Order: sequence, then structure tokens, then C-alpha cells
Amino acid sequence: MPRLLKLMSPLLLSLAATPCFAHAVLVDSMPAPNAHLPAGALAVKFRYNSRIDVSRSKLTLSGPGGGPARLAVHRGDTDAMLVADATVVPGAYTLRWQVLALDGHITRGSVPFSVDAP
Ligand SMILES: [Cu+2]
Repeated sequence: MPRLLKLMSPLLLSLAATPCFAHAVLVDSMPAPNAHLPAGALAVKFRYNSRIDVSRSKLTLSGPGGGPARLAVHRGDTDAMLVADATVVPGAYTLRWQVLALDGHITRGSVPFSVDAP
């Protein structure tokens, strides 16, 4: 067994040095980055490449009225989605997300979008 471990250790080291791919990466979002949307109700839907812990993930919205304001987040149709509702008026906005993937890694990012005047 020690011999096997010795043989495996270079492999284990190389695995440890490899970036983790199980943490969550945003693969699809509503709104899309730099989208132009009408004013009114906004259904935010972010989809990730892996399952996330929604209770320890967050979304904030900054816009013409100020912010960042934290949005109440919900689980979407799958364990890899973050869903929230907001009401928006014309102006420039940024949605910032932070999610905890099941591998224990936190990732974050932002999605800017605009709401057009009617
Ligand atoms: Cu990870």
C-alpha cells in the first residue's frame, strides 16, 4: 500500500494543483448582460453549471434609486438556479451575485443591464 501511495502521489499533487471546476459558473442569465428591458416587473433567473446552496447565496441590485439592495432569492426549477423578483424603472442597473456551490467554493460576478424609458 505505501508503494501504491508513492506511485499515486504525483497524480494526487497534480490533481490538487488543478483549478476546481465544480464551483458555480453563471451559464445563462435573465436579464442577459447589457440587456435593454422595459420598466415594470423583472423576473431574475440565473442558471449555473453546478448545484448551489440557495440559502447561502445572494443577489443585490443597484440602480437609479440607489443600492445595492439585497433581493430575496428563491430556488428555481433546478438546484442550479437562483431566482428573484424586482420592480425596475428606467435607468442603468447592476445585479451582483454571490453563490455557494456544493463544493464549498464561493463565486461572484455581476450583470449590468438597462431599463429603457417608454
Ligand atoms: Cu470549486
